[in-house]
Amino acid sequence: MGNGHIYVALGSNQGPRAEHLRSALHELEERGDIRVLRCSSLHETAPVGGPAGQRDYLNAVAELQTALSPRDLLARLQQIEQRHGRRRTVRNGPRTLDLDLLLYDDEVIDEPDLTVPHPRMWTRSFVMEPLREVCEPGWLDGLARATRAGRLRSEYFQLRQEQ
Ligand code: A4P
Ligand code: MG
Repeated sequence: MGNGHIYVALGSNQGPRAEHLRSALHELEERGDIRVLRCSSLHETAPVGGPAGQRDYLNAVAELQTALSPRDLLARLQQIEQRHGRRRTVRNGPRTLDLDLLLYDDEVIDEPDLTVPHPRMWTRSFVMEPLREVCEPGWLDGLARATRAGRLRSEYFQLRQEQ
């Protein structure tokens, strides 16, 4: 059913957190065009950024298989967030359900409303620890190197253009 090596981060720190994550996994599969191949364990993590006094998060990472394009997959993730009553008020504020597209095989997308690989994933243990449970380490490390090299190259060309 299309591409593998697609990884989505799940996070919740409001309401019944584990229930939000479990039902999101079912909702991903309900139209029959996405398969959840694997899901990490649930990690309880201290909130990073955002207002003080937030509850701890439950975070997980799922590996998906789908023929949906990255953009269509993002739209589906956002529909599911909305069903869980997600409200966007404060940046990094508490949320019932956050679904981020981390990786779509080795595709690099740099558009205003979609950046893949997710730009903040590499330094966040609440993403990397569950991701390492479901992802082949060699593949992930190769991608990390390529992403860093790609970023350095584009920064270099940008600098040259500005000179
Ligand atoms: N967007 C661009 N690229 C992507 C992508 N790859 N996946 C755009 C998902 N969305 C992407 O997202 C804001 C916009 O990002 C969207 O309109 C989409 O087009 P959002 O879900 O509305 O807002 P957000 O999640 O609050 O913003 P953001 O920037 O994704 O936040 P982060 O950086 O993901 O941080 N601490 C712990 N312990 N655990 C957490 O899960 N999460 C956050 C959110 C902060 N602290 C946390 C956790
Ligand atoms: Mg998000």
